[in-house]
Amino acid sequence: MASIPDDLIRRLQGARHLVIFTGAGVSAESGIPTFRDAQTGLWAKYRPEELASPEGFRAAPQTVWDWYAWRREWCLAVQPNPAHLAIAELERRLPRVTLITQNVDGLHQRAGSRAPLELHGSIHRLKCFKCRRDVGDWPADASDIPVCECGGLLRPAVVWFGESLPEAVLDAAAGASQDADLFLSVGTSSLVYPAAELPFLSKRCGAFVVEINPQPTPLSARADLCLQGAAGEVMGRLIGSGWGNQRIRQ
Ligand code: BV8
Ligand code: ZN
Repeated sequence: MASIPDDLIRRLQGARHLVIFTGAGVSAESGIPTFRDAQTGLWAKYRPEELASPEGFRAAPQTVWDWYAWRREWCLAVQPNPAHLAIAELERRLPRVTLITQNVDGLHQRAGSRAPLELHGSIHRLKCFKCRRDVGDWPADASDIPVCECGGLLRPAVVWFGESLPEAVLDAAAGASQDADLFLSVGTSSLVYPAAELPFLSKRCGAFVVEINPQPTPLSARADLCLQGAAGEVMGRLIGSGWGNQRIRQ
């Protein structure tokens, strides 16, 4: 089990602007499989990159719709885990924390994080495939694909491979990464761009970059500190050790 260096606790307690950047690994301990994990059961024969793309939706809209409906039910059926809860606790304790997530599952919000920057959108909202209008939350009983007023098919309001990230969200994430003095990258394979660029950008702008992941990633060699372990276990110890649970932020 990775030990938490005192230096990191000191940096955390004194952080002027902490950025926490999360990927699918932060939801793994809630029971949601990451993209890297083999697809389970019915979906084993599909590659996520095929389903999570406009081409995939054009070719087989009902299949893609069903895959997201299944994943969304899974997200609703699980609970936030200690990693999500520790991140929300850090937001309460420190003067300035920006949470940037690649996840679409909504678990950070359910754990109490106020305003995560959702780089890849949300599985809980829909938008029109044709006119791109955001049409709000996923309706409870939509087994068939709903149709927009413009006649276009609705689709999950997530960012698919080959699609641009929401500009304002990416700009805010880049701005926070450039301003951060401490950057935690938690549970991401650092493979998907442009999101994966953020820790490198933050490092170039002077932040101390920490990676929390059981496995090495392309970020590991550039990070100032790598804590090899599960997010729930490591983040839980980060907020426990040496803080005495006093609230830093009055
Ligand atoms: C863009 C939402 C361009 C959907 C996601 C060829 C063609 C087209 C594009 C490209 C191409 N080559 C490269 C690209 C760019 C492409 C890309 O980066 N591809 C990769 C695969 C090489 N990027 C894009 O397409 C992006 N858009 O580039 O647009 C453009 C430009 C201008 C104009 C028009 C277009 C859009 C990318 C967004 C895709 N959408 N999600 C959905 O969820 O269905 S990405 C999706 O996969 C997730 O959001 C996640 O971020 C990502 C990776 O999935 P995972 O690996 O599961 O998750 P993660 O990476 O977070 O890794 C899991 C990690 O957790 C592992 O490291 C594991 O060790 C760790 N872990 C496991 N257990 C634990 C743990 N860690 C801690 N604790 C644990 N317990
Ligand atoms: Zn429309």
